[in-house]
Amino acid sequence: MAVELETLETEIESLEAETLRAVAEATTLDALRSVESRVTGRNGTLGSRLQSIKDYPPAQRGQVGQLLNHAKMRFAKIFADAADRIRASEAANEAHRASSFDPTLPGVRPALGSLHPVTHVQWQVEDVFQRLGFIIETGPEMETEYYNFEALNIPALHPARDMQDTFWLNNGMLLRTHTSPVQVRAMQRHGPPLRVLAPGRCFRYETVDASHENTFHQVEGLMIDRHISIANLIAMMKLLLREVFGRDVRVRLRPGYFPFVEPGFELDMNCAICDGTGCATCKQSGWLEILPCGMVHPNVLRYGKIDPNEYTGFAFGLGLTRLAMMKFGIGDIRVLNRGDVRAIVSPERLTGPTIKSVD
Ligand code: FA5
Repeated sequence: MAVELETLETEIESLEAETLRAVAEATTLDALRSVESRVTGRNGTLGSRLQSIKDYPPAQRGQVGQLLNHAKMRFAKIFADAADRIRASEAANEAHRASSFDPTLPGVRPALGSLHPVTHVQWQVEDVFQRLGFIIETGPEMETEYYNFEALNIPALHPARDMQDTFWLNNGMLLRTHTSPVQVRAMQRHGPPLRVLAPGRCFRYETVDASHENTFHQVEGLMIDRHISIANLIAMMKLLLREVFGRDVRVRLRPGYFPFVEPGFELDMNCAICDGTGCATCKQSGWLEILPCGMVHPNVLRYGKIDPNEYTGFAFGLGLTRLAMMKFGIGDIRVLNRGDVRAIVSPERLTGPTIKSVD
Protein backbone atom coordinates (compact mmCIF):
# COMPACT_ATOMS: atom_id res chain seq x y z
CA MET A 1 0.00 0.00 0.00
CA ALA A 2 1.40 3.39 -0.99
CA VAL A 3 1.68 5.94 1.85
CA GLU A 4 2.47 9.62 1.86
CA LEU A 5 6.15 10.50 1.39
CA GLU A 6 6.28 12.25 4.75
CA THR A 7 4.63 9.40 6.54
CA LEU A 8 7.07 7.06 4.88
CA GLU A 9 10.03 9.11 6.09
CA THR A 10 8.77 9.08 9.70
CA GLU A 11 8.07 5.39 9.46
CA ILE A 12 11.63 4.69 8.23
CA GLU A 13 13.11 6.82 11.03
CA SER A 14 11.29 4.97 13.75
CA LEU A 15 12.07 1.62 12.06
CA GLU A 16 15.74 2.55 12.08
CA ALA A 17 15.68 3.43 15.80
CA GLU A 18 13.80 0.23 16.62
CA THR A 19 16.19 -1.85 14.46
CA LEU A 20 19.27 -0.38 16.14
CA ARG A 21 17.83 -1.37 19.55
CA ALA A 22 17.04 -4.93 18.42
CA VAL A 23 20.42 -5.32 16.75
CA ALA A 24 22.21 -4.17 19.91
CA GLU A 25 20.43 -6.89 21.86
CA ALA A 26 21.31 -9.66 19.39
CA THR A 27 24.30 -11.62 20.72
CA THR A 28 24.33 -14.41 18.13
CA LEU A 29 24.34 -14.41 14.35
CA ASP A 30 21.09 -16.40 14.37
CA ALA A 31 19.37 -13.76 16.49
CA LEU A 32 20.71 -11.06 14.17
CA ARG A 33 19.43 -12.87 11.08
CA SER A 34 15.96 -13.08 12.51
CA VAL A 35 15.92 -9.28 13.12
CA GLU A 36 17.25 -8.74 9.58
CA SER A 37 14.53 -10.87 8.05
CA ARG A 38 11.84 -9.01 10.08
CA VAL A 39 13.15 -5.69 8.64
CA THR A 40 14.63 -6.14 5.17
CA GLY A 41 13.31 -9.61 4.28
CA ARG A 42 10.81 -9.88 1.41
CA ASN A 43 7.90 -9.67 3.84
CA GLY A 44 9.75 -7.49 6.39
CA THR A 45 8.72 -3.92 7.19
CA LEU A 46 11.17 -2.27 4.82
CA GLY A 47 11.10 -5.20 2.37
CA SER A 48 7.36 -4.81 1.78
CA ARG A 49 7.74 -1.04 1.37
CA LEU A 50 10.29 -1.66 -1.38
CA GLN A 51 7.78 -4.00 -3.08
CA SER A 52 5.24 -1.14 -3.04
CA ILE A 53 7.36 1.40 -5.05
CA LYS A 54 5.53 0.32 -8.19
CA ASP A 55 2.19 1.32 -6.55
CA TYR A 56 3.16 5.03 -6.38
CA PRO A 57 2.19 7.45 -9.20
CA PRO A 58 5.07 7.70 -11.69
CA ALA A 59 5.79 11.27 -10.60
CA GLN A 60 6.47 10.17 -6.97
CA ARG A 61 8.11 6.87 -7.78
CA GLY A 62 11.61 8.36 -8.22
CA GLN A 63 11.59 10.12 -4.82
CA VAL A 64 10.08 7.20 -2.98
CA GLY A 65 12.48 4.79 -4.66
CA GLN A 66 15.46 6.94 -3.69
CA LEU A 67 14.27 7.25 -0.10
CA LEU A 68 13.67 3.52 0.28
CA ASN A 69 16.89 2.44 -1.48
CA HIS A 70 18.98 4.75 0.68
CA ALA A 71 17.24 3.36 3.71
CA LYS A 72 17.92 -0.15 2.40
CA MET A 73 21.65 0.62 2.16
CA ARG A 74 21.77 2.09 5.69
CA PHE A 75 20.02 -0.95 7.11
CA ALA A 76 22.40 -3.27 5.20
CA LYS A 77 25.31 -1.45 6.86
CA ILE A 78 23.66 -1.69 10.29
CA PHE A 79 23.33 -5.47 9.89
CA ALA A 80 26.84 -5.93 8.43
CA ASP A 81 28.40 -3.95 11.30
CA ALA A 82 26.42 -5.93 13.86
CA ALA A 83 27.48 -9.24 12.26
CA ASP A 84 31.14 -8.12 12.46
CA ARG A 85 30.68 -7.19 16.13
CA ILE A 86 29.08 -10.57 16.95
CA ARG A 87 31.78 -12.54 15.10
CA ALA A 88 34.53 -10.61 16.89
CA SER A 89 32.91 -11.26 20.26
CA GLU A 90 32.52 -14.99 19.52
CA ALA A 91 36.19 -15.18 18.51
CA ALA A 92 37.17 -13.38 21.73
CA ASN A 93 35.09 -15.83 23.79
CA GLU A 94 36.70 -18.77 22.03
CA ALA A 95 40.16 -17.34 22.65
CA HIS A 96 39.31 -16.88 26.33
CA ARG A 97 38.07 -20.47 26.58
CA ALA A 98 41.26 -21.71 24.96
CA SER A 99 43.44 -19.57 27.20
CA SER A 100 41.73 -20.88 30.37
CA PHE A 101 43.15 -24.39 29.56
CA ASP A 102 46.67 -24.56 30.91
CA PRO A 103 48.50 -27.52 29.42
CA THR A 104 51.37 -27.08 31.87
CA LEU A 105 49.24 -27.80 34.96
CA PRO A 106 49.92 -31.25 36.46
CA GLY A 107 47.24 -33.82 35.50
CA VAL A 108 45.02 -35.77 37.85
CA ARG A 109 46.81 -39.07 38.40
CA PRO A 110 44.43 -42.04 38.13
CA ALA A 111 44.39 -44.33 41.14
CA LEU A 112 46.69 -47.25 40.39
CA GLY A 113 46.25 -50.74 41.76
CA SER A 114 49.04 -52.59 43.46
CA LEU A 115 50.08 -56.20 43.87
CA HIS A 116 47.97 -58.44 46.04
CA PRO A 117 49.86 -58.89 49.33
CA VAL A 118 50.22 -62.63 48.70
CA THR A 119 51.67 -62.05 45.22
CA HIS A 120 53.98 -59.45 46.72
CA VAL A 121 55.51 -61.87 49.25
CA GLN A 122 55.49 -64.73 46.75
CA TRP A 123 57.64 -62.70 44.34
CA GLN A 124 59.89 -61.72 47.20
CA VAL A 125 60.41 -65.34 48.26
CA GLU A 126 60.95 -66.40 44.64
CA ASP A 127 63.56 -63.69 44.26
CA VAL A 128 65.50 -64.82 47.36
CA PHE A 129 65.58 -68.45 46.29
CA GLN A 130 66.28 -67.81 42.63
CA ARG A 131 69.39 -65.95 43.75
CA LEU A 132 70.34 -69.17 45.59
CA GLY A 133 70.00 -71.22 42.41
CA PHE A 134 66.49 -72.59 42.98
CA ILE A 135 64.20 -73.16 39.99
CA ILE A 136 60.48 -72.37 40.11
CA GLU A 137 58.10 -75.30 39.55
CA THR A 138 54.31 -75.36 39.67
CA GLY A 139 52.33 -78.52 40.12
CA PRO A 140 48.67 -79.14 39.26
CA GLU A 141 45.99 -77.91 41.67
CA MET A 142 43.88 -80.94 40.80
CA GLU A 143 46.18 -83.66 42.04
CA THR A 144 46.26 -87.45 42.28
CA GLU A 145 46.03 -89.24 45.60
CA TYR A 146 49.41 -90.72 44.73
CA TYR A 147 51.37 -87.46 44.65
CA ASN A 148 49.38 -85.71 47.39
CA PHE A 149 49.71 -88.60 49.89
CA GLU A 150 51.19 -91.92 48.72
CA ALA A 151 54.50 -90.64 47.34
CA LEU A 152 54.86 -88.49 50.45
CA ASN A 153 54.99 -91.58 52.62
CA ILE A 154 51.33 -91.30 53.66
CA PRO A 155 49.75 -94.63 52.64
CA ALA A 156 45.98 -95.14 52.42
CA LEU A 157 44.36 -95.40 55.86
CA HIS A 158 47.33 -93.63 57.46
CA PRO A 159 46.01 -91.25 60.16
CA ALA A 160 48.21 -88.45 58.75
CA ARG A 161 45.72 -88.14 55.86
CA ASP A 162 43.30 -86.61 58.34
CA MET A 163 45.82 -83.87 59.22
CA GLN A 164 44.70 -82.14 56.05
CA ASP A 165 40.97 -82.36 55.40
CA THR A 166 40.59 -82.97 51.72
CA PHE A 167 38.22 -81.87 48.97
CA TRP A 168 37.69 -85.07 46.97
CA LEU A 169 36.56 -84.79 43.37
CA ASN A 170 34.11 -87.05 41.53
CA ASN A 171 36.84 -88.19 39.14
CA GLY A 172 38.80 -89.80 42.01
CA MET A 173 41.32 -86.95 42.16
CA LEU A 174 41.53 -84.24 44.82
CA LEU A 175 42.34 -80.56 45.25
CA ARG A 176 45.89 -80.58 46.54
CA THR A 177 45.97 -79.94 50.26
CA HIS A 178 49.56 -78.67 50.18
CA THR A 179 52.35 -77.87 47.71
CA SER A 180 54.37 -80.93 48.83
CA PRO A 181 53.20 -83.09 45.87
CA VAL A 182 55.56 -81.00 43.73
CA GLN A 183 58.47 -82.55 45.66
CA VAL A 184 58.27 -86.00 44.08
CA ARG A 185 57.10 -84.63 40.73
CA ALA A 186 60.26 -82.44 40.63
CA MET A 187 62.55 -85.30 41.74
CA GLN A 188 61.18 -87.51 38.97
CA ARG A 189 61.43 -84.77 36.36
CA HIS A 190 64.89 -83.37 37.15
CA GLY A 191 66.79 -85.92 39.27
CA PRO A 192 69.46 -84.93 41.80
CA PRO A 193 71.03 -82.54 42.69
CA LEU A 194 67.96 -80.36 42.95
CA ARG A 195 66.87 -76.92 44.18
CA VAL A 196 63.19 -76.28 43.65
CA LEU A 197 60.74 -73.65 44.81
CA ALA A 198 57.04 -74.37 44.18
CA PRO A 199 54.52 -71.68 45.06
CA GLY A 200 50.80 -72.24 44.58
CA ARG A 201 47.27 -72.52 45.85
CA CYS A 202 46.16 -75.23 48.27
CA PHE A 203 42.69 -76.22 49.38
CA ARG A 204 41.41 -77.68 52.62
CA TYR A 205 37.95 -78.60 53.75
CA GLU A 206 38.11 -76.74 57.01
CA THR A 207 36.29 -74.16 59.07
CA VAL A 208 37.30 -70.67 58.09
CA ASP A 209 38.46 -68.33 60.88
CA ALA A 210 40.92 -65.44 61.36
CA SER A 211 43.92 -67.63 60.43
CA HIS A 212 42.38 -70.48 58.37
CA GLU A 213 41.01 -70.32 54.85
CA ASN A 214 39.74 -73.13 52.64
CA THR A 215 41.86 -71.71 49.80
CA PHE A 216 45.30 -70.39 50.65
CA HIS A 217 48.84 -70.19 49.32
CA GLN A 218 51.93 -72.14 50.27
CA VAL A 219 55.38 -72.26 48.83
CA GLU A 220 57.30 -75.48 48.88
CA GLY A 221 61.06 -75.54 49.00
CA LEU A 222 63.22 -78.57 48.29
CA MET A 223 66.98 -78.90 48.19
CA ILE A 224 68.66 -82.21 47.48
CA ASP A 225 72.36 -82.80 47.18
CA ARG A 226 75.18 -84.67 48.83
CA HIS A 227 75.79 -83.71 52.47
CA ILE A 228 72.76 -81.50 53.02
CA SER A 229 72.11 -81.08 56.74
CA ILE A 230 69.72 -79.50 59.25
CA ALA A 231 72.20 -76.62 59.55
CA ASN A 232 71.63 -75.79 55.87
CA LEU A 233 67.89 -75.93 56.45
CA ILE A 234 67.90 -73.55 59.42
CA ALA A 235 70.28 -71.12 57.72
CA MET A 236 68.01 -70.95 54.67
CA MET A 237 64.87 -70.45 56.74
CA LYS A 238 66.43 -67.59 58.68
CA LEU A 239 67.70 -66.01 55.49
CA LEU A 240 64.25 -66.27 53.97
CA LEU A 241 62.51 -64.52 56.87
CA ARG A 242 65.22 -61.90 57.14
CA GLU A 243 64.87 -61.03 53.45
CA VAL A 244 61.07 -60.89 53.58
CA PHE A 245 60.89 -58.75 56.73
CA GLY A 246 64.02 -56.74 56.12
CA ARG A 247 65.50 -57.67 59.51
CA ASP A 248 65.95 -60.64 61.80
CA VAL A 249 62.67 -62.13 62.98
CA ARG A 250 62.14 -63.84 66.33
CA VAL A 251 61.49 -67.51 65.58
CA ARG A 252 61.22 -70.75 67.50
CA LEU A 253 61.89 -74.26 66.28
CA ARG A 254 60.05 -77.20 67.76
CA PRO A 255 59.63 -80.82 66.70
CA GLY A 256 56.85 -81.37 64.19
CA TYR A 257 55.45 -84.52 62.68
CA PHE A 258 55.08 -84.89 58.93
CA PRO A 259 55.43 -88.40 57.44
CA PHE A 260 57.51 -87.06 54.55
CA VAL A 261 60.33 -85.60 56.66
CA GLU A 262 62.55 -87.06 59.35
CA PRO A 263 63.32 -85.28 61.57
CA GLY A 264 60.51 -82.75 61.13
CA PHE A 265 60.17 -79.27 62.63
CA GLU A 266 57.68 -76.50 63.06
CA LEU A 267 59.25 -73.10 62.68
CA ASP A 268 56.99 -70.50 64.30
CA MET A 269 57.42 -66.76 64.17
CA ASN A 270 56.54 -64.23 66.81
CA CYS A 271 53.02 -62.94 65.98
CA ALA A 272 53.46 -59.56 64.35
CA ILE A 273 49.83 -58.61 64.82
CA CYS A 274 49.99 -58.53 68.65
CA ASP A 275 53.78 -58.47 68.99
CA GLY A 276 53.61 -61.80 70.80
CA THR A 277 51.16 -60.78 73.50
CA GLY A 278 48.32 -62.97 72.19
CA CYS A 279 45.44 -62.21 69.79
CA ALA A 280 42.80 -63.96 67.66
CA THR A 281 45.26 -64.45 64.79
CA CYS A 282 47.77 -66.43 66.88
CA LYS A 283 45.03 -67.99 69.00
CA GLN A 284 46.41 -66.14 72.05
CA SER A 285 49.72 -68.05 71.87
CA GLY A 286 51.90 -65.18 70.66
CA TRP A 287 53.34 -67.43 67.93
CA LEU A 288 52.21 -68.23 64.43
CA GLU A 289 52.91 -71.54 62.74
CA ILE A 290 54.39 -70.48 59.45
CA LEU A 291 57.16 -72.73 58.27
CA PRO A 292 56.98 -76.48 58.79
CA CYS A 293 60.09 -78.18 57.52
CA GLY A 294 62.48 -81.09 57.90
CA MET A 295 64.91 -83.48 56.27
CA VAL A 296 63.36 -85.36 53.35
CA HIS A 297 62.35 -88.88 54.41
CA PRO A 298 64.35 -91.64 52.65
CA ASN A 299 61.10 -93.23 51.43
CA VAL A 300 60.16 -90.01 49.65
CA LEU A 301 63.58 -89.89 47.97
CA ARG A 302 62.97 -93.45 46.80
CA TYR A 303 59.56 -92.48 45.35
CA GLY A 304 61.44 -89.74 43.52
CA LYS A 305 63.97 -92.32 42.18
CA ILE A 306 66.81 -90.84 44.23
CA ASP A 307 69.19 -93.01 46.26
CA PRO A 308 68.91 -91.99 49.96
CA ASN A 309 72.35 -93.49 50.64
CA GLU A 310 73.91 -91.00 48.28
CA TYR A 311 71.70 -87.93 48.65
CA THR A 312 70.00 -86.08 51.47
CA GLY A 313 67.84 -83.01 51.38
CA PHE A 314 65.57 -80.65 53.20
CA ALA A 315 62.06 -79.49 52.43
CA PHE A 316 59.81 -76.80 53.78
CA GLY A 317 56.19 -75.77 53.24
CA LEU A 318 55.85 -72.06 53.91
CA GLY A 319 52.35 -70.71 54.63
CA LEU A 320 52.54 -67.87 52.12
CA THR A 321 49.15 -66.37 53.01
CA ARG A 322 50.05 -66.21 56.68
CA LEU A 323 53.43 -64.73 55.81
CA ALA A 324 51.64 -61.94 53.89
CA MET A 325 49.43 -61.35 56.95
CA MET A 326 52.48 -60.97 59.17
CA LYS A 327 54.32 -58.76 56.75
CA PHE A 328 51.43 -56.35 56.19
CA GLY A 329 49.84 -56.56 59.64
CA ILE A 330 46.62 -58.13 58.35
CA GLY A 331 44.76 -59.57 61.34
CA ASP A 332 42.18 -61.61 59.47
CA ILE A 333 43.01 -64.01 56.64
CA ARG A 334 39.52 -63.64 55.13
CA VAL A 335 40.13 -60.14 53.78
CA LEU A 336 42.77 -61.59 51.45
CA ASN A 337 40.22 -63.65 49.52
CA ARG A 338 37.55 -60.95 49.38
CA GLY A 339 38.68 -59.30 46.18
CA ASP A 340 38.56 -55.73 47.48
CA VAL A 341 42.00 -55.21 48.98
CA ARG A 342 41.99 -51.39 49.11
CA ALA A 343 42.01 -51.45 52.90
CA ILE A 344 45.04 -53.67 53.17
CA VAL A 345 47.41 -52.05 50.73
CA SER A 346 47.28 -48.57 52.27
CA PRO A 347 50.76 -47.03 52.32
CA GLU A 348 51.25 -47.20 56.10
CA ARG A 349 50.60 -50.94 56.00
CA LEU A 350 53.06 -51.44 53.19
CA THR A 351 55.83 -50.45 55.57
CA GLY A 352 55.08 -53.67 57.47
CA PRO A 353 54.60 -54.41 61.14
CA THR A 354 57.25 -53.96 63.79
CA ILE A 355 59.18 -57.19 64.14
CA LYS A 356 61.43 -57.73 67.15
CA SER A 357 64.91 -58.81 66.19
CA VAL A 358 66.46 -62.03 67.39
CA ASP A 359 69.61 -61.87 69.47
C1 FA5 B 1 51.98 -78.89 55.31
O1 FA5 B 1 51.12 -78.54 54.50
C2 FA5 B 1 53.22 -79.56 54.85
N1 FA5 B 1 53.10 -79.96 53.49
C3 FA5 B 1 54.38 -78.62 55.06
C4 FA5 B 1 55.74 -79.27 54.95
C5 FA5 B 1 56.41 -79.24 53.77
C6 FA5 B 1 56.33 -79.86 56.05
C7 FA5 B 1 57.67 -79.80 53.63
C8 FA5 B 1 57.55 -80.45 55.96
C9 FA5 B 1 58.22 -80.39 54.73
P1 FA5 B 1 50.81 -77.76 57.30
O2 FA5 B 1 49.52 -78.49 57.21
O3 FA5 B 1 51.24 -77.43 58.68
O4 FA5 B 1 51.97 -78.51 56.59
O5 FA5 B 1 50.70 -76.42 56.47
C10 FA5 B 1 51.80 -75.63 56.22
C11 FA5 B 1 51.52 -74.14 56.44
O6 FA5 B 1 50.44 -73.77 55.57
C12 FA5 B 1 51.04 -73.81 57.83
O7 FA5 B 1 52.12 -73.57 58.69
C13 FA5 B 1 50.24 -72.57 57.61
O8 FA5 B 1 51.07 -71.44 57.58
C14 FA5 B 1 49.67 -72.80 56.24
N2 FA5 B 1 48.30 -73.29 56.35
C15 FA5 B 1 47.86 -74.55 56.60
N3 FA5 B 1 46.53 -74.61 56.62
C16 FA5 B 1 46.10 -73.36 56.33
C17 FA5 B 1 44.82 -72.76 56.20
N4 FA5 B 1 43.70 -73.45 56.30
N5 FA5 B 1 44.74 -71.45 55.91
C18 FA5 B 1 45.89 -70.73 55.77
N6 FA5 B 1 47.12 -71.21 55.88
C19 FA5 B 1 47.23 -72.51 56.16
